[in-house]
Amino acid sequence: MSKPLNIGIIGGGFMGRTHSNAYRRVTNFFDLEYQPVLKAICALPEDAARSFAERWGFESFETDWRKLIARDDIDVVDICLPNNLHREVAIAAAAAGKIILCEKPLAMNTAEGQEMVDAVEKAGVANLVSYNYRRIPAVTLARQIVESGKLGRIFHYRANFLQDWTIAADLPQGGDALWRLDVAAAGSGVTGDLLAHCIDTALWLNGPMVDVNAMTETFITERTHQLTGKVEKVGIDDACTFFCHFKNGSLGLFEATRYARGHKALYTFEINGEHASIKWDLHDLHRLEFFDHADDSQVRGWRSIHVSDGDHPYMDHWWVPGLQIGYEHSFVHQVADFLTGIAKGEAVAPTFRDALETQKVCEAVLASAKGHSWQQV
Ligand code: SOE
Repeated sequence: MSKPLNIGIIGGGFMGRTHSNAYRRVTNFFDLEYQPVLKAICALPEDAARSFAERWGFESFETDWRKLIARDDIDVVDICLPNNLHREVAIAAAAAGKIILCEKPLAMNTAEGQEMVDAVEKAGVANLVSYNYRRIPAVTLARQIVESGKLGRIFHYRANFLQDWTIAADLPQGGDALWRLDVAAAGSGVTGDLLAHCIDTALWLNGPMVDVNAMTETFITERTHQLTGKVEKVGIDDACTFFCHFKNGSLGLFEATRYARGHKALYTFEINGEHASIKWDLHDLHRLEFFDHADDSQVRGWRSIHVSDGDHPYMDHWWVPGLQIGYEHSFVHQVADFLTGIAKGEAVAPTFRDALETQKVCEAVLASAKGHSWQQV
């Protein structure tokens, strides 16, 4: 018989939905000691909170996140808020002894992130940051292949995250959904929003970075702010490109933009090693491409592995071999792993401390672009 674990989600936007969906589905597919119970959603305005609670099956709703954290019947505080609210909410939740799942990036900057790490570690509460792409089976398989040593010495790590949804100059900034364009809410543009994903995966697959050299650009410099109704300066980076040295001696090349017409969410990475290479593409997320130089030269070539067999990561929990899963399942896996870690009393990566490393890279990237200089991470 599984034990109830009461969930309180703060934030009823896109991420609030992905997390709610994950808690609802996880025990249909994974045997867990804990059964998540959707206790409370916190959102604004009240109508939105009420209808979110009804649609997703929450027992109750709140409009003040402090009230949700103060409730004795909440075990897990799940933060799905704009970046500028992560710090305050996470520190309050840690002080209240709650387990915390926080959306990425961890914080607005490294100093804030460090405070959050200190808070959860002092409180001794389980904590996880939602870098969900790690838990797409093909990406987890990439990690297993790297760990097996099949690639040999690594020479290159290359990643892109390309979108095109902010090209229109009349798109406002700020407020619901568009807070990502408002530097006061987001901290940065594509660096914290998109490159943070690429960096998290890269640190996981290829180890720490030593130094970075970056350039950023803001293509649309003024936008109407949804909350004030005024035309305001845009403070975010619309595009960012950087290169880096990894500690293992390999070279890294990264690009993120919201101005790549035709690309909606093209997250790709490629690793080139001495013996073999791998590459992955979010638009074809169930496939991992693998090239092995040790293959017989007559049949040597890129293999496209359909990561849907029972012995592929996570796949034995889903349908029958050959039938694929998608984006939402990465969040189900995240919750399954987190609840398993909580039951065992073990940390699950990326913890706040792990995610602080990504934050440090983002900060070095932004400093490098600003100062036109190499920056140590
Ligand atoms: C932005 O468009 C966004 O939704 C990011 O905020 C997510 O983290 C990314 O996974 C998809 O793109």
